Amino acid sequence: MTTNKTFTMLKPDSVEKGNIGGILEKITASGFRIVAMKLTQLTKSDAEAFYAVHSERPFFGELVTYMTRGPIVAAILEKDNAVEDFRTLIGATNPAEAAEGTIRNMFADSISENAVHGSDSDENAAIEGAFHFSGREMF
Ligand code: IDP
Ligand code: MG
Repeated sequence: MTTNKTFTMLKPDSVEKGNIGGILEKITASGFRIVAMKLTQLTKSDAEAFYAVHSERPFFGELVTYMTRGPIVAAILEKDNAVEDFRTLIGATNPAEAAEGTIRNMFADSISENAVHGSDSDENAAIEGAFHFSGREMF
């Protein structure tokens, strides 16, 4: 089943560097509607659960430390073909390989501190959105 929603986080480096406004401008100018949004902080167990698929990877500890070190902006976004189009908008995981004009090309420093998260499937978009938001926080 294809849905029209995806889930994003503006990661701690984006908040620290004052890039919330710049990134949200790119997102809304690209045709995404904000369905839900909040400033929040992941606990260690939140981050371990969110990134459980990467638990055996060598960078897992570094990833959990990074993602929990400060607040993030969590949001649900709506657009036709949201998951795929948002992955295109954010660019490759490694900003050095991210296409010109993508969010990671413009705002990310490294493969570990790469500015934004974007869901990789409709199924994960639904799971990740529900992890952060109740029904009454979605508009
Ligand atoms: P994605 O965010 O583009 O979907 P994933 O492979 O799912 O990339 O990795 C999740 C996150 O883990 C990345 O966004 C990045 O923060 C971190 N990460 C991925 N690969 C590496 C790596 O090789 N070294 C350090 N951190 C990494
Ligand atoms: Mg991923």
